[in-house]
Amino acid sequence: MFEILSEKLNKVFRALSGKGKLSEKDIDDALRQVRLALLEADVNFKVVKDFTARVKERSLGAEVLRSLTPAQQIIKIVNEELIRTLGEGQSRLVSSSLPPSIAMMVGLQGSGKTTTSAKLALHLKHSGQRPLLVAADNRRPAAIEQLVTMGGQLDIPVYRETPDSDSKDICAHALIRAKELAVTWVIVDTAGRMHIDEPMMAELSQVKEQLKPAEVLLVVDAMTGQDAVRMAEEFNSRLGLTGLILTKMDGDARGGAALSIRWVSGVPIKFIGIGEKVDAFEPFYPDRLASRILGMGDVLTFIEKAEKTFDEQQVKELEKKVRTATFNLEDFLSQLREFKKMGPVAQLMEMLPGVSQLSRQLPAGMEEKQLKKVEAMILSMTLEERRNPSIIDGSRRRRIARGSGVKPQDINQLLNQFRQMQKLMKMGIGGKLPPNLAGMFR
Ligand SMILES: Nc1nc2c(ncn2[C@@H]2O[C@H](COP(=O)(O)OP(=O)(O)OP(=O)(O)O)[C@@H](O)[C@H]2O)c(=O)[nH]1
Ligand SMILES: [Mg+2]
Repeated sequence: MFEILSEKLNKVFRALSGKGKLSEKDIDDALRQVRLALLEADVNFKVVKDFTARVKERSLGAEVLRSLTPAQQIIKIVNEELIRTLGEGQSRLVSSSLPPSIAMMVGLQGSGKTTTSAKLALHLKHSGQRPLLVAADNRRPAAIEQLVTMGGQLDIPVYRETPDSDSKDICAHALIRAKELAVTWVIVDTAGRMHIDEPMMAELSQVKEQLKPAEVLLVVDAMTGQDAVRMAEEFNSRLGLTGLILTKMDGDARGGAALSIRWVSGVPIKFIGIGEKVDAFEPFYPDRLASRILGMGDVLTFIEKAEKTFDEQQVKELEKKVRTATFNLEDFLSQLREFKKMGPVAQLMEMLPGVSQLSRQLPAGMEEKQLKKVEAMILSMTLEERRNPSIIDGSRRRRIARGSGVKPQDINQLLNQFRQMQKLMKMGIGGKLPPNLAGMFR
């Protein structure tokens, strides 16, 4: 998601940066291209209109035209306005003053409610809460079993009844169970329909009335584009939502839903789902998504993820190396193994500044199966070669290739990829950007 948009915006900014001094016409042209790129990414036209109007007004202001680095100033403005469109800061879950807090999950069929209920429960458990899952989707027996299975795998209690029970009774009994178990959060998975209809809304309103939930969370499939946005408006006006969870953000949708939904519906995005597994779930940070879209990589998410795997000292070193783009092949090798513990490599690459563009240019990329090969190649190098790959000449290359069972061209490719990665990292975080702007992405 966001790749095409990200590429297009980067192209606009590169052209601007090459210009030095900017005229009003340069800014107009650039903003027209930004507008087109957003529309092509399926962003709601009203959001695009508001967004470009705000960027334009600020760009034509004295702060930009008089500055020594007008292009960078515009990128900064675009970044800030993107963040505003996405909802400013992080929107956290709100708990009720008396436990347990209740989160009611609503949404259309197949949007990911059941999966997301389990993901949310796991997230809460990891942050020290005691959750209870409630299978209030009594329309399909399979739905109850799905939740029970997931709860079992995560060691999280699930309250269920027989499929013929009434949702009102299920909720009432679930609250009694919640008290018995002394849980702090109750997550209620409700039934979805193919389309919004009167009986569904009536049932959901009734459940809401009965449970008085602290959170009413709409689960929407980001792959459905502007339909997701309309859905959010409709659910919000009928039910009153406290938050949105966008699922399937790992898909190949153009990103229009994610970029429009907050601005149009006024409801904050609280979490995103980024895969089918239960831990493919993250709090939503507008600033991180914005810098990801602008191709600056998501250093913060990367570092947070790293923190779960590395110890603090290692993290500090990695962070410094990623920031200053000084890590060499030796560091690369030692990170490679740690990388594997952190999750799917492609997903991690996506988060590193510069690397996301690189990995798109190189379809073979640094995917899992290639890692072994890369590891073998680096292992066949001497310490000196790893620290200073520029000394690797023809004869060294042949020796390394023989030692790792690959062709000399493979060594060349690795070295080229690595050089390019370092270059892009420099461009992305330090290098070309003036210090004030570089600081923004730290
Ligand atoms: N790739 C990806 N798949 C997801 C994500 N969230 C959910 N899914 C998948 O979407 C499908 C539907 O998920 P469910 O949780 O069963 O959806 P639901 O809203 O409960 O569906 P109903 O109970 O039929 O209304 C499943 O195959 C999930 O694995 C996500 O973030 N990424
Ligand atoms: Mg379900």
